[in-house]
Amino acid sequence: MSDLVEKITNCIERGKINAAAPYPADLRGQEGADELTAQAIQESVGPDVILSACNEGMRRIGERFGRNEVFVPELLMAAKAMKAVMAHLKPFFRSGSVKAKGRFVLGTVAGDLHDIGKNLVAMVVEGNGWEVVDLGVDCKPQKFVDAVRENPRCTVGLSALLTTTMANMEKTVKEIKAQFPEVRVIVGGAPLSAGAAAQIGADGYGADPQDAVAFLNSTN
Ligand code: B1M
Repeated sequence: MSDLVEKITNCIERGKINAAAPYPADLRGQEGADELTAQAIQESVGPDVILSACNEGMRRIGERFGRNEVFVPELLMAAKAMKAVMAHLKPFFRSGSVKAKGRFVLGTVAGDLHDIGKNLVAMVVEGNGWEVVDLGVDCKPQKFVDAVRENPRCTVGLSALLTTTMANMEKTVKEIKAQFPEVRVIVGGAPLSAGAAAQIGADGYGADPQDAVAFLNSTN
């Protein structure tokens, strides 16, 4: 089993989507993230274990990117491989026909195109009985404000992966709070911390999707 999990990590790091994918050339014809995840699920490997394997792959490729050993195209292939895995994991996070507990407006802030973490948060929050209004990536403050207006009594979640877009996150929190002081906002993403979240005026900080669920459950 650990061999299978390591292979999934490797597929994420190398951006190997599936057996049909021609990239990377040295893995041509071999099984990719898609087939290996299907196999792992069949062998009862838990979704959390599979997710951790993916995060490790992302960590490794991110480190190599930081050392200028790989570039944006390689990151993009890693992201595609991870999306192939997430398609398999989605059913595990779905809770079926439970009545929604409330609405969670979620998006990645302006200037930021990273959406894998946000999509994971969406899946887990949805799986815990909340209706998610996903605004996508590169969302300007006004987009959040409009969404709050259209979804009264919602809670808002902001994601950011770049240190440079944390400034936009702060603007977004301030804009939402200026118009809807009662709306609760949680922020998350790699460059954030509980301290940074408090500093930009957010009500909560999520290091992972479970924190977002705990925040939602505690405030409603
Ligand atoms: Co980019 N990128 N990237 N990238 N990328 C990072 C973030 C980076 C750390 C890589 C590095 O240098 N080592 C670096 C940021 C440095 C910094 O700001 N400190 C970086 C950079 C520099 C860039 C570009 C500027 C590169 C360039 O163009 N020269 C560029 C920026 C584009 C833009 O956004 N404007 C860029 C582009 C990209 C791609 C598009 C190629 C691709 C993203 C594809 C996509 O998302 N669809 C990409 C990728 C894949 C990465 C890495 C490798 C992986 C990110 C990821 O998906 N992680 C990343 C390196 C790394 O993280 N190690 C890197 C897995 C994901 C599950 O984790 O998103 O952290 P994460 O989400 C977690 C938690 O943070 C939390 O829960 C999730 C699950 O546990 N969480 C929340 C997230 N949001 C939350 C919200 C919550 C609660 C919890 O409540 C609301």
